[in-house]
This record gives sequence, structure tokens and C-alpha cells, in this order.
Amino acid sequence: MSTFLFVTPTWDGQAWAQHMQGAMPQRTMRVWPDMGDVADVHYVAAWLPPANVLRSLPNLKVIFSLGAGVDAILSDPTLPENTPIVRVNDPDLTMRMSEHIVLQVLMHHRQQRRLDANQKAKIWDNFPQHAASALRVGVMGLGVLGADAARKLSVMGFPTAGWSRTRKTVEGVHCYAGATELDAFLARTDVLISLLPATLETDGILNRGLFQKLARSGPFGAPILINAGRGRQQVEADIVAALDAGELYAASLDVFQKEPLAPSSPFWSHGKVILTPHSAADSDTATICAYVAQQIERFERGGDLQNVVDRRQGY
Ligand code: NDP
Ligand code: OXD
Repeated sequence: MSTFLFVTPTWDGQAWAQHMQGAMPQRTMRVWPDMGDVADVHYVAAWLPPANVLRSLPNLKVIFSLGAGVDAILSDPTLPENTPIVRVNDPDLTMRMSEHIVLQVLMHHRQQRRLDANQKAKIWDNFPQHAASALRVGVMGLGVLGADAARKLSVMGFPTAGWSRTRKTVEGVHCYAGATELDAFLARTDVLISLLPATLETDGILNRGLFQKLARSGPFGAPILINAGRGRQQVEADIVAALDAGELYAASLDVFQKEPLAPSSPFWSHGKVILTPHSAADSDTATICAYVAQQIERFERGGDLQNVVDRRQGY
């Protein structure tokens, strides 16, 4: 008997288990805290697993993340050391993220909020619009999501650069790499987009000191921030201060240090902020379950797991 266990205390594990059962009819599905005989649990889907739960599974073979990010799994201080962690890399999710990023860039580029306000006030103001070629976008993180978004922005005519830990080659995108090239990347960037994972190295990277290194010669006179990576990357007080001081022109934020965002957060009502509730790229349940089932099938036939997390790097 081989059990697939959901350890997802903040998600509706029962609903996911029903979908997963459809993808793997022969396997027993369980949802923590109902683990059955722990010796039968070979596979787990986890998100914020409580300490010692995964560690208590003696025959655990693979831990699946139901998202692309794995910070919510790596945060378990008792995580079993040698069990592979597989994350989501799925064209549907990538497409959704690129939609979100392109939408946010265009919202700022075409000044859609200003047009909305004018419509509401019945003001016919045919103000000048800039060409895409005037707005330099820069994507932090050129992984599965960042590379796709950067490619699509480049095709739309935005001068596009990207920055990653190791050097990449992305068609139409000027690729910067490593800490030594960060300042040059920032200095040519009018719209900064973060699609970085949450790691110790990226924690707090979106801070006022970094904003001050961005270009100020773009069409809006101050840079724009778009973060759809993780909230841990942003120093939220710095974003508010930079917006209020005019050091940032505007921001689109999908992720926050603490989610759900507290009603007291200044972001809700800030005139320069477009806020979305961590909905940039939802995981489609059926697609993810089929992806997990295929991985297990291949693994049990002796094949390799795909999209295994590098625990040393933290993503
Ligand atoms: P990948 O692992 O494919 O890519 C991560 C990229 O970040 C890589 O290019 C990597 O560089 C780069 N990177 C990591 N650390 C550093 C660093 N210290 N300095 C410079 N570059 C760094 O991840 P994905 O593209 O699939 O996903 C990115 C993140 O997006 C996820 O981790 C998650 O947090 C977030 N996400 C948010 C969603 C939302 O709805 N808001 C939905 C899905 C994901 P290198 O390639 O050189 O290693
Ligand atoms: C993910 C997310 O990591 O939805 O997939 O944030």
C-alpha cells in the first residue's frame, strides 16, 4: 500500500486530495493530521508543514511543492535532509505569470489608473503616451517565470534586461549576472520587476538603498516597482517611504511580508499602488495533479524526477 499525504494546514487539503485521487486512482489519499500508518506514506504534498510531521515518515520518497516557490517547505526546521523536493514548473502557470507581469507593465506604461480616474470624472484628457521603446524594464530572476516574462516584454518593444545569479541567454534580453553586475542592471532600469525566489540572499533585497540605484531618466522621472516574487523580498516601510518621497513613481505588489495583508496596511489605499492578493499566477489544480502523477509514474519506472529543488541554493 502506498499513501499520498497532503500536509497543507493552510490549504483545503481535502479538495486537493480529491483531484489527486482522480489523477492516481490506485493510490490511497490522506490529509494530515489523518496520516494512517506512517510507514505507508511514500509521497507528500506539503505547504507550511508543521515541525516534525515530515520527519515522522520513515519511508518518504519525494516531497512535492504545489507551487513554484518552495520557501514554505524549506521553512520546516525539521525537514528530512535527503528527501528530494520537487517544485512546479508548468507552462500554464508560466503563461499566467507572464500575463500578470505584462498587464502590470502596461498599466503603468499606458497610465491606465489616470485614464480610469478621468473616465470616472468625465474628463476628456488626451494626454501624450510614450512609446514602449522609451521604458526600460528589468527583471530580477531569469528562471522559468522571469525568462518568459522578459522575452514577452522584449517582443512588445520594451528595452528589456534581466539579472540572475548565474549568466543566462534569453533572446532579446540583455542579461546581467551576479552581485557585481547588479548596480549596472539597476542603473539602466525604469521598471524593476522581481520574480526572485525567497531565500536568505534575496530577503529584503527590495529596499530603499536599491531603489535609489534605479534610473531616473525614464518617461516618468522615477522608477516603478513590480513584485510578484515573494513578500520577504520587500522592505514594506521602505516602499511606502520611497513612494511618498517620489523616489518610486508607482508600485504593483502581488506578494507581502505577511499574507493575507492586514487591513491596516497603507498599501490598500495608497494612490500609487496597484495591489493584487497573491494572485499573479494561480496553480491550476487539475494540471498540477496530473504533473505530480506523471512524476511519480516516471520515478517508479526508474526515471529521474524533474524540477528538483537545489536545497543549498534554496530554490
Ligand atoms: P526559478 O528557480 O526557475 O528561477 C529563479 C531565478 O532567480 C533564477 O534565475 C535564479 O538565478 C534567480 N536567483 C535566485 N537567487 C538569486 C540571487 N541571490 N541573485 C540573483 N538571482 C537569483 O523560479 P521560478 O521562475 O519558477 O519562480 C520564481 C519565484 O516566483 C518563485 O520562487 C516564487 O517565489 C514566485 N512565484 C510567485 C507566484 C505568484 O503568484 N505571485 C506564482 C509562482 C511563483 P540562477 O538561474 O542563476 O540560479
Ligand atoms: C507559487 C505561488 O509559488 O503561487 O507557485 O506563489
